[in-house]
Amino acid sequence: MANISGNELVAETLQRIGIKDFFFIMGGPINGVLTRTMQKGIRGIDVRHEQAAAMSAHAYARVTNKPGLCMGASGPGTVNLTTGLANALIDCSPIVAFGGSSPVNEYLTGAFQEIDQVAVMKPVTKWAQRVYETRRLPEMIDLAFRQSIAGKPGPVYLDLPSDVINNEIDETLVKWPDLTRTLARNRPQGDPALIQQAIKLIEGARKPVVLSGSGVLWSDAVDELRKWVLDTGMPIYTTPQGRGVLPEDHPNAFLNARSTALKEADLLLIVGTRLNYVFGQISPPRVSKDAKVIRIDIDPAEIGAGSRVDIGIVGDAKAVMQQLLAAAGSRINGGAFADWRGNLAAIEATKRPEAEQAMSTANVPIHPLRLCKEVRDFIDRDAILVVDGQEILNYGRQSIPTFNPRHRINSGTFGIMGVGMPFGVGAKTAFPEKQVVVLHGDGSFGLNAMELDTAARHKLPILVIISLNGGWTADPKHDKPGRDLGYTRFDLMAQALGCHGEQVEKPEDIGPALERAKAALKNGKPALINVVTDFAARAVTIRFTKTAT
Ligand SMILES: Cc1ncc(C[n+]2csc(CCOP(=O)(O)OP(=O)(O)O)c2C)c(N)n1
Ligand SMILES: [Mg+2]
Repeated sequence: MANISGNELVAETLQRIGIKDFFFIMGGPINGVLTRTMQKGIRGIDVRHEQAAAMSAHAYARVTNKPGLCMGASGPGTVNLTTGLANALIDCSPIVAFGGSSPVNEYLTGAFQEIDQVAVMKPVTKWAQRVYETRRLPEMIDLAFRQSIAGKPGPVYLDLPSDVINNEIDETLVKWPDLTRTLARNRPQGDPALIQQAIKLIEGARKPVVLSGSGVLWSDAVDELRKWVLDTGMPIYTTPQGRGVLPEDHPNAFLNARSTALKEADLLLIVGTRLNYVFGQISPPRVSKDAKVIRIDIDPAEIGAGSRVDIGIVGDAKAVMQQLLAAAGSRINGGAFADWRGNLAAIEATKRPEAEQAMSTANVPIHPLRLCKEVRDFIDRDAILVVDGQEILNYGRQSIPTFNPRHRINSGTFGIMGVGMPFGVGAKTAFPEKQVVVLHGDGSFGLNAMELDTAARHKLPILVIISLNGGWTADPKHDKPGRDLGYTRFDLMAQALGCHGEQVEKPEDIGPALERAKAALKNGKPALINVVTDFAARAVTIRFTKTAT
């Protein structure tokens, strides 16, 4: 009878589940797992900080709609994953994280790098467990992946003690689950009676609006939701992470009328999104207190959030949208809300040229909105755009449209800085043939700047554009503590790491610099354009916290 090692069991399990890529930093006791996994043809991207490994796995999940995988060495290596996992928890994104750990048979002896890693991981994941027996590795890995996508997705952690993975056991003792089912989705349907009630309520509305979020992307419900919006003529607004359900240049996308649409709506159909600060908890004055609320969510606990729900449908967004489409038939047609769309179209028609004008200033230092215009006009229609920072994030959100689902990722609900570079690495790993562009604040770039090295070493030609406003956020009054960082020559740093790098100070020079960067990208080199922007330019947004940075 042949023996098999725990390391081999991990690698084989990952291969059978269909994993193609993962993100990691090497170290004991995880090296055996790393070697075996990469020997199976699974691509390992070694990054420069474990935080970035988790963040890259997060982006990988968001663009592929499959769980992302990351791994860390014992002790500090694994603890470094936590910020990325916490972000995925708040962003409800599926990541599976493996941490090598000190041997079970040395627990509490002060073993090398010993710390209770499962306890560290519990509050930053939806599920965290340890494997105690080598023969159960496939079963536990299968469970970890299933947990990450079960219901509302999220990060999970699996602790791999060194003796458990380095042991060799008799092959016949291994418990093998059906790994062809690991990533299968279940689609719970909504209560048919509630579907009928929802249709009736929508029929009676005059100014209905759809609000949607990432749940629509995770449940692969974009086609259904798009059909719904086009068939019924209901305007749609998404969360910043859930963009691209309708291409944002579609005549029914009234982006510039968002606040009016929310304020005047008499009915909200809320699909696959939590009611947190992003939609102001749909409280007045952002949303009328008289608006009817229909919610579709996979999470029963979410349905009554804020106690504002008239009809709460628990179910998978794709399944429930199919039910709604079938039930609506021709009962709700595009003509019913023509006046409502007309109002929003009129606002759009006035505001869009104003927005365009604000983006066209020729000021020096360059206004961040002008930078956004240059980026918008340069990138491919199906580019994956990552934005990280504060001012540049707000300006970018307002001015650069998204045309496809899963093509826009940013700091998200957690408001986390530092995701830009690792998100770019994760997205490019998943889709090497796509243009991947990272629009970065200079402060947030610093947090994971060495991921430029990861991109260079792994020939992941991403385009990084920095809004170099000399520090953290805008500071028109020069009164923010620790705000100034100076005007760092990140372009020279990029060159030192083997990337293409340029600095730009005049608006008319941005376009040509981007074209030169494109040529470098074609040769497999990442490129960085360091654009000096106005430190005083402060984006105007809806106030969502009393303690804005
Ligand atoms: C990890 C983390 N640290 C600190 C903060 C607080 N914070 C919020 S916005 C911001 C400034 C971002 O500045 P920058 O990346 O330069 O973009 P800019 O606003 O200047 O365009 C900071 C420090 C945060 N949100 N996340
Ligand atoms: Mg800045």
